[in-house]
Amino acid sequence: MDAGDDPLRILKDCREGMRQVGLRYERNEYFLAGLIMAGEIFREVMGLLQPVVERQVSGQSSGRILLGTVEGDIHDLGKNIVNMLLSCHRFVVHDLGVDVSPTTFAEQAAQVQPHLVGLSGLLTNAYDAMRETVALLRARGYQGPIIIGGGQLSEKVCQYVEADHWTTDAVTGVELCRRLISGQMQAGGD
Ligand code: B12
Repeated sequence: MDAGDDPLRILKDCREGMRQVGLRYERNEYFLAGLIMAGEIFREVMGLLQPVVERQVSGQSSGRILLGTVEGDIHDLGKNIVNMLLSCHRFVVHDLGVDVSPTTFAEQAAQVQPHLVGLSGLLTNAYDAMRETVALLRARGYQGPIIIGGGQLSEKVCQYVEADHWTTDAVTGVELCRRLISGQMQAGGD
């Protein structure tokens, strides 16, 4: 950071580090403690980068976004990055935290009336929770876009979950949110 590196590039490098830790855990070269340690380091890095990113990024677009990690999943580092970047772009983010049930998402959507809902999830097991959350949101009348995000996602998962969009990257995700919400606002939403 002192050398003036782009904070988003630093985040990208750290994410690659996390990917490597995950692979080593998968190969039984690291224990769970390694995952936890990597998570803690990442959190510290984010704490340092956040003020710098907040100073650098700005934007005109705004809107309400409901965000959370789906039921059964407690991974939140990626979600927190998305939250940070969205806030920098002047979105009002209602972050419901981790392990959020479909019912809580649906209740909060009714209350907050978001322009967009973002679901985060990294576990394969989370895909069913995502699917249930999307189904309940739709059943309770939420008609806006639903984006799912997480490192292991794919088009196939998106189709299974019946979400509108998917991403494995926060910067792309935030661009997508900007586009989708400004479209809604131009169409006359509040
Ligand atoms: C750190 C970590 C942990 C930490 C989490 C700390 C925390 N507070 O989040 C701890 C140690 C707690 C943990 C626990 C577990 N973990 Co873990 N973990 C990881 C690891 C190494 C990194 C994840 C991470 O934070 N990546 C960095 C972030 C920045 O990337 P990201 O989450 O993908 O987010 C980016 C994008 O996806 C996107 N994004 C994310 N969400 C959203 C949402 C929206 C709306 C948008 C637009 C974008 C977006 O933006 C982010 C920035 O670009 C991964 C390996 C990996 N390579 O992913 C395993 C991994 C996800 N974990 C795994 C497992 C198995 C577990 C445990 C079940 C282990 C256990 N036996 O207990 C538990 C799960 C407990 C639970 N119920 O959730 C597996 C999952 C396998 C699977 N297919 O299901 C992985 C893949 C490791 C592996 N290779 O086996 N884990």
